Amino acid sequence: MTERTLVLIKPDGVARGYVGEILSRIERKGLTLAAMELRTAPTSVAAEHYAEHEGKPFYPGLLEFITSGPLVAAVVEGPRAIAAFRQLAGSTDPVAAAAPGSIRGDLATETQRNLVHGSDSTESADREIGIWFPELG
Ligand code: RTP
Ligand code: MG
Repeated sequence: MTERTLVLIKPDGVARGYVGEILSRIERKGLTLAAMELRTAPTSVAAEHYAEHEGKPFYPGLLEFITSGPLVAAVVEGPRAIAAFRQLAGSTDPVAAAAPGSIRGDLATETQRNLVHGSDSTESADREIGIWFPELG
């Protein structure tokens, strides 16, 4: 079944020059781009996006990091796109958990600076696409 997921190439991914590498992995998997934009997120957008983490110890640093420079926001679609992109991304901790072969496992070392975000459920995808691309709603 075709799904849509919200993908972010976080500011570390843009700063390190991995936009092409990450988009290439998405395309090689067989997923396609429905929308994409380079932008610097205002704190209000970042806070809405990461609302589920409000109050956690890493939340202030997460907001500071995600708003620290340009990121790529994209809507990615294809069969089982949500799970497919989570598999490409790898687990949250790039060293202790993410498998080699995944974006995080291959290219990152820090849990906060883990290069990408992908929606974790259909509900999250609908909510996050509404935040970043309200015109697609
Ligand atoms: P994301 O939402 O960014 O796709 O990542 P995720 O689902 O794999 O991880 P999640 O639990 O939703 O955490 C969101 C982001 O917060 C940062 N984080 N830091 N202990 C920590 O320092 C910590 N835990 C999470 C990461 O950037 C993570 O991707
Ligand atoms: Mg998450």
